[in-house]
Amino acid sequence: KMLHNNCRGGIYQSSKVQRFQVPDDKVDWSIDYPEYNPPDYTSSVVVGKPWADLDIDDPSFKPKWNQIDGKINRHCHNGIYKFDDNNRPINPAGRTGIRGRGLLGRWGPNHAADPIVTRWKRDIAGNITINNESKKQILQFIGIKRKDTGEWAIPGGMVDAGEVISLTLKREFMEEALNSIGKTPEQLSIITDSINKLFSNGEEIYKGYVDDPRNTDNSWMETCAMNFHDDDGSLVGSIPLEAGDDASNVRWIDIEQNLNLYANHINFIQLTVEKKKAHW
Ligand code: RP5
Ligand code: MG
Ligand code: MG
Repeated sequence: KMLHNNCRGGIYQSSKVQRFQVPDDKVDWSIDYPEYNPPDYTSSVVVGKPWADLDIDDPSFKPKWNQIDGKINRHCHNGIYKFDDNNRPINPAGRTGIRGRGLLGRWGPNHAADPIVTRWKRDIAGNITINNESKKQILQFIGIKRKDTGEWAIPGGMVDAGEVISLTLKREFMEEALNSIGKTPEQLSIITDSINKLFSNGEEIYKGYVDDPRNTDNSWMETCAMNFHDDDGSLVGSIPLEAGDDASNVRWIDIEQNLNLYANHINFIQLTVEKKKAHW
């Protein structure tokens, strides 16, 4: 059974709202919990935004739950989600101690995409580096430092309405790891070929619920994580990293099991390591 950890207890991000503390054995909705009385919170950042839903009680809000609703994907990768007594979708990974949408735009699933761009770690001479203990090759991925929490993360982002995932993956990578928004079309045209080549050959790593700190009882993150591996390092070597948009920093990170990453991104990194049989 899929249960979460990062969206329980503490103060909700960018707010003064305290989550109702849910003990481990009460996270699952199927466990009776009559004392459960979480605050209802939707950030003012979300209200009225074109990328966000209307209020759940707004008479003109007529979502088609658990399916593709026009340009919005309201389908959950992990199965059919259910509803509470107020007809709000409920988080498939259990109680979070807060109702409403918090910082998330959509009721129910909020779909994102995570591009995991990797290469083998090499020494100055260009030889692939091996870890002394595991005797395995060391994988590196391009990580960004998130402006909101200050944590290192995969440079992922939300799927725009009507956007295909393959475009989200490339767009978010370019915005956060290459600062495409701050570049001229001329500057961008130089890297377009390598980027297109790199993103033409991806491997699916994970699809489903994300243990994201912004999740609430009624809104949650889901992602599609894809690995884009540059085996001989020739493509990514020519791409100049520059943090942009929601990122304050960007760098190649040596992968190992003790990395501290945002949400449960370490799980997606581990799955990539297993596929590549790299050092962990
Ligand atoms: C995480 O939030 C996803 O895995 C993705 O990395 C990210 C998307 O949200 P923003 O980066 O747009 O805030 O749940
Ligand atoms: Mg972004
Ligand atoms: Mg992002």
